[in-house]
Amino acid sequence: KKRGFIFDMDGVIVDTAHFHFLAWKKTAEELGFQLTEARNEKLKGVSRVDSLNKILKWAEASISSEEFDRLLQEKNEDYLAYVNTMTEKDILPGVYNFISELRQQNYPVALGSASKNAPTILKKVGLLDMFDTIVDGNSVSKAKPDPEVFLIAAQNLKIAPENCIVFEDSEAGVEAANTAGMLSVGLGKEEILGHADHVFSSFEEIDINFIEQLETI
Ligand code: B16
Ligand code: MG
Repeated sequence: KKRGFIFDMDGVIVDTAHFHFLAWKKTAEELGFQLTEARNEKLKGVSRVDSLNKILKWAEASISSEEFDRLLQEKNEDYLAYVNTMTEKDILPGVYNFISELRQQNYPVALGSASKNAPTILKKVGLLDMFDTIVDGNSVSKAKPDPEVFLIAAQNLKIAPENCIVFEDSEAGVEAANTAGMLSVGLGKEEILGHADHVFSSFEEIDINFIEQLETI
């Protein structure tokens, strides 16, 4: 069977998850709320607007729509200031080799990210040309855990969803992959990503033969 590979970006390809955390932490402080790393897990993979809505709920704050837009803009500016320091050194360990190997074996490869900043970030780290299709926050209308982003990626790759393998670092993203009927591979902690079909702590741990061995595909 022909398989397709779909990669989440933040927290899978690059460690921008920490930059998102720092920027949201500042937003939360402005709302009188301390954002913890544990709470931040709930923001991973979640769109910018949905993230702010969650923070407002936790902070039990209500603000005008102008203030909402201002906070979103400020968060993104703070975030982009961190992104601006990125180079190819910020690609997470093992990712480059793993994707290169897939490409050498002619597997189709997609990006499936909630981020509107995906093209900027991929360009910064020199990975823009590594994907056959890029589906990101600019091209989807429903945010993870909705499966839309992964279903569009599969469609663009011309691979049936059940033959796609998704790499994700977030609870919401693993849920989206599962709902899409794809095989989910979590990158991170078992406690957080226990609902994924497989969990690894990094790409360095994934042998390319693992892909060959997946009998579900
Ligand atoms: P932006 P992913 C997601 O990217 C992040 O995990 C999430 O924290 C962020 O809020 C979302 O992108 C939107 O990002 O503000 O850059 O549009 O993990 O789906 O690649
Ligand atoms: Mg992610």
